[in-house]
Amino acid sequence: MSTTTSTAPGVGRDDLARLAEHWAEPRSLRAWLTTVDHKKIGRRYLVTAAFFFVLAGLSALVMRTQLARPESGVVSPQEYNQLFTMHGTAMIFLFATPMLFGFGNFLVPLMIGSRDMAFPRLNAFGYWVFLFAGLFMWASLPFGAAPNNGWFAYAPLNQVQHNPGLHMDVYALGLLFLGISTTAGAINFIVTALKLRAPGMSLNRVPLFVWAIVATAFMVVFALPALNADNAMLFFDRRFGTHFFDPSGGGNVLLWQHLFWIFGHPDVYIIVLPALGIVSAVLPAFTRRGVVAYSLIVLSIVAIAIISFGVWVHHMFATGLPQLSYSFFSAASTVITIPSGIQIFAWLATMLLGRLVLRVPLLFVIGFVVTFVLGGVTGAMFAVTAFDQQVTDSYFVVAHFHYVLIGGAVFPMLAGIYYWLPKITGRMYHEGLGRWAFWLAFTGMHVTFFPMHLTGLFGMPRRVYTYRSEPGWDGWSLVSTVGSYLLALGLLLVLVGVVHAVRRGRPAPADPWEGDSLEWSTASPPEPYNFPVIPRVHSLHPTWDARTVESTTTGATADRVLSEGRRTLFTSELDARTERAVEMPEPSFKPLVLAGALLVFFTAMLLAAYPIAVLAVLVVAATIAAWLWPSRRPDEELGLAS
Ligand code: HEM
Ligand SMILES: [Cu+2]
Repeated sequence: MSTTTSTAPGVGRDDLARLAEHWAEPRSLRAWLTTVDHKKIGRRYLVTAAFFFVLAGLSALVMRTQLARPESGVVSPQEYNQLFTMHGTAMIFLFATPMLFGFGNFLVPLMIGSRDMAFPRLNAFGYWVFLFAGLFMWASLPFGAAPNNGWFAYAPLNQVQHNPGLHMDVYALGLLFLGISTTAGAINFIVTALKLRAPGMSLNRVPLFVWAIVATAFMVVFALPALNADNAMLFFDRRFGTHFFDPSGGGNVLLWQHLFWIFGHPDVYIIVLPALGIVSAVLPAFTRRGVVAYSLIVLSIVAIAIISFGVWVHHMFATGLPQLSYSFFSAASTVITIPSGIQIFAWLATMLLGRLVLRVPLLFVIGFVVTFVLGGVTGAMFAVTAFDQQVTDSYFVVAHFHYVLIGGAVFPMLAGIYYWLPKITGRMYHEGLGRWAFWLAFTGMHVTFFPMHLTGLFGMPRRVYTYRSEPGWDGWSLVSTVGSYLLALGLLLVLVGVVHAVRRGRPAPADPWEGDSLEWSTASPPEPYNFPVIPRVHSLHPTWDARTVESTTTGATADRVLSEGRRTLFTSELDARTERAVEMPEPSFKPLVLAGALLVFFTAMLLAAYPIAVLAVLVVAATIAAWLWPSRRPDEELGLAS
């Protein structure tokens, strides 16, 4: 510990060399297939989710082209059904949620001062499952066998006697397969955020983004089983003659809807909460102050996570349930706007009190606030059941949820992409390109979706592949279509901007924005071990806090350098006191093999090749056994090195 280097003044050269050696990831195919590095896995989630976004976006463009004029024949009704179902299903399950998992994977360990996620191999496994499940679902489209019953796949239309072919089997099996990934990811986030925080990062110093991810992860753990149960029963109904949802056999159609929305409503917040977390993370750098009312925001995040489980029936106001239940769910739906409102007001106050730096990420945050608030207003209108009954299943609904999802998830994600691009790629983006992307996407969004409120009020139903010429429909439909091309152009420019940055961007410094959280104290892009010294945190804004910065540069003791192996620190859940050092796993093929065996299993189930499915189960079991076999030395949980 005598010599110092420019990157980490407190650490000796031989410490750095040892860290680099223990965490090394050579550039080889093998390393590529076996990596467990959360940064690489996070990047893969982002790229793969963006790819599925492009596919879902292209489906939307085809739909909008078909709907530009009345009675056009770009696609057949059967194709249209598959297009809107794959569009919605992919946007929700294969883009929005995994994209946020990508941000979470890349950022959570960096923000809390850890060297990886708690279960790096489970993390790699989760990514491979996501990739395979996504390909599994999209691969059905060229065969004309894609899901075709809307993203919420209502019974009884999802039953085999009404919907023969593989369509809904792809839906049920694809979502069950994907659910494995989402559940594994959620558990990993919870344990990581509870056990791997840097010493001193007590619960009241946890970044808001990490709070949002953890709240989301808890919601996933509680909400997803309802969807899984729904899909398992659906598959049994279709293949093995049960009658869970088939009234002619004593089943119940509404059971599908209840279970779907017990998952589905929280899912809206599963998408929006982490996106709101991105907003809270981006704002400090561009307002030059911490976000106002930290504790209130944390409380509102937790409140949203809990209340969102109590409002699912507002998706079922047209089903003829007892009136009294409508009143209850209508009230609960109004109440949930309060915590969302608290966050909006906190951000507005932050912007008013801070010094605004109008760069691209802040533009997208402002675009988010405007759009999301409008979506919130129409949402509050639905809580009035009489109004809901009038506009349900019309384009008014399509307008509303795109305001919420594009405003509340896509714009924050774009803010996050521009904000963290320097950290992720080590390159700065082009500001002018970014501004063009923002203005095109923002204008395009409103030109596309604002008119849908009108066509909806004029009675145009959703999910129709074409319509008769009707006053108020033709003109506004055409406007929507023009808008969707503007929006697509804006999103294309985002892609161009990212490629441009990676190819030509100027090298990014460690902290180009003077951000306040720990990721900005690492190199851009970060070394495989993230932190040469595990930082000691003294405030909510560690990178602005001289004492935290000092703790990573001077007096770096062996128990925080941990250079004797692939190690990181475990701390206590509430106040983050140092507990022990733990050895992290090496790269491994097992995650890929396990995910591959599951892909074989689900494909065999889909094609009714049951003997192959049984074989795949055996491979899955063998891989899990090999995975869990105690192979490492029992000193994995080390005392602190002295
Ligand atoms: C990128 C621009 C987008 C365009 C132009 C677009 C367009 C459309 C259109 C025209 C429909 C209605 C289809 C119909 O009812 O006939 C639709 C449905 C839908 N969209 Fe989008 N959309 C876009 C982005 C998104 C995003 C980002 C999300 C979610 C994160 C999303 C989620 C959905 C869902 C869930 C449906 C309902 C599908 C169903 O009825 O089952 N969309 N979209
Ligand atoms: Cu809802």
